[in-house]
Amino acid sequence: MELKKKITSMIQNYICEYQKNSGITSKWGEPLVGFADAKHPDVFKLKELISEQHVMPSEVIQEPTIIIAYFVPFTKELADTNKVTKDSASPEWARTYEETNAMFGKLNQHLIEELKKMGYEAGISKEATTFDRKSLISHWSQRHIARIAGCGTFGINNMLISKKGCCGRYSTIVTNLDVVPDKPMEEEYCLYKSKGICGVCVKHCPSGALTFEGYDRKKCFQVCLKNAEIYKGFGNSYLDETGKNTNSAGSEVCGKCVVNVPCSFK
Ligand code: B12
Ligand code: SF4
Ligand code: SF4
Repeated sequence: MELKKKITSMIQNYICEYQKNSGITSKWGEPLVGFADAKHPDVFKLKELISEQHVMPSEVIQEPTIIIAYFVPFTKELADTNKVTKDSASPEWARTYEETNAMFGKLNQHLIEELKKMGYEAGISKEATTFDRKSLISHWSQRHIARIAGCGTFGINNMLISKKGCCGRYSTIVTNLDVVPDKPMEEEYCLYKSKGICGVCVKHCPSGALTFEGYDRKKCFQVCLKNAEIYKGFGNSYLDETGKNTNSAGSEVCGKCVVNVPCSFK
């Protein structure tokens, strides 16, 4: 089997089996997988675009070639739970946020081991699972890498919209695979960006963080912190800089701009 297809199936099968585990309440849709060129010019622009400390793939493994990026879509049923709770996120939404992050850790470890058995090197950036609590920036941007891997384009809701929508989460693995990389998409998936219509995400935002002029991450974070006060029981899957401790007490979620919008699932 062609290597890209084999890796895509490995990710799909893992997620399919994982959701059968007892204790896991979340369900996920079929993941979308892209293969970014680790030497794409846009990768080198990340230091300028995001932060001086943004990690380069060569700091994760030696001689990287391909970064695998994958998007795990949530289900419509889950999105509906978050649509009906007006001010706060739904408990199901908070729980799936934590369960998805926890799954990423295990799935990535599994992939790294399988790729090593096949004679390849693979690793994840430690920065991917943490972020600076003051600047609200991570030094490993999952969605920028996923954009370079051709997974999708940015919407005005500030999410990376894939052909399976934006309601879900991304993860990435740096490798030295010898496959042809995918290219960033040229077509815009956001209806406002492509046709000047829609804007439903802006209307849904409870805090004014999302406007047609831009996104205010500090305002958004206040909403996420309020939800974290409610949802302390589902664990916290984001780590601090040491990689050992979670860096907040509760699930920092909201997601009203990704549910019940035209780009949620397509
Ligand atoms: C810090 C963080 C937050 C902070 C700050 C948010 C922010 N947007 O910066 C807080 C806690 C507020 C937050 C909130 C949320 N988050 Co958050 N968050 C992160 C984290 C850890 C880092 C993001 C980061 O570094 N931002 C800094 C800026 C500079 O970089 P950027 O956001 O990647 O990209 C910016 C620019 O590139 C630019 N841009 C816009 N259009 C275009 C077009 C082009 C062509 C280019 C080049 C750039 C560009 O806009 C972007 C925002 O400023 C990532 C995981 C990760 N490690 O990447 C998740 C992540 C971005 N979050 C995610 C989600 C889902 C959420 C929430 C919905 C919460 C929830 N789960 O309920 C909200 C949504 C807020 C929103 N509308 O953006 C997902 C997004 C999935 C997707 N479909 O895109 C991510 C990728 C986590 C994951 N593993 O999937 N988050
Ligand atoms: S809801 Fe509409 S305007 Fe907002 S990101 Fe999605 S397509 Fe774009
Ligand atoms: S996550 Fe909530 S507060 Fe933040 S931009 Fe989306 S709708 Fe607004």
